[in-house]
Amino acid sequence: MAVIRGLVLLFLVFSLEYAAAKVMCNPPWTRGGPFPTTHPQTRKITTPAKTCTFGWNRFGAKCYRFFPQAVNWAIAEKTCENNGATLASVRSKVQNDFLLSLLPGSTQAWIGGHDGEVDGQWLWVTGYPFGYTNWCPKEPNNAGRPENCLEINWTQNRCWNDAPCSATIGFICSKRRRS
Ligand SMILES: [Ca+2]
Ligand SMILES: [Ca+2]
Repeated sequence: MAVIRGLVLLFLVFSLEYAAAKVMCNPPWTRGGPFPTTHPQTRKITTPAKTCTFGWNRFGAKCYRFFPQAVNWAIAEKTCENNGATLASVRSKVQNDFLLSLLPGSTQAWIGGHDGEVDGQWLWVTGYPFGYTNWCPKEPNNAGRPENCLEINWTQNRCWNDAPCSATIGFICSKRRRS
């Protein structure tokens, strides 16, 4: 009896495997079904209604937050990373204006620009080179010593300045919106 039960079980397993193999060898579009625009296994699932966590401000696909504690640029970036973020990058005037709106009054803040690798070649922490810029007149100028980090809201013009990375000011982090 046990032998027969074993044989039946074996037959069932083989039948199921054969059926599975048949489906894999003959996807729907080869049997007259619609041809998928993306492979079923790589199709992305879009999740609407992404929001920012409390204390973060939405702009485009990201969330931004001003941290008022005065720290040097490296600690600012590290603090952002500890919050699942990076120092903010800027790609347009609208975005620059948005970042300025997060700052109280004339407070300066670090964002994610630096020319620490090659002087004069400004990069974002994401690795992208600068496109849009809002430098103050005669900046960046390495004034009297290396100035390799980017601060915003400099002077009454609220423009950009290269400052020594060891200076201690607040900073703005950005991170992707969560689902
Ligand atoms: Ca520099
Ligand atoms: Ca400067």
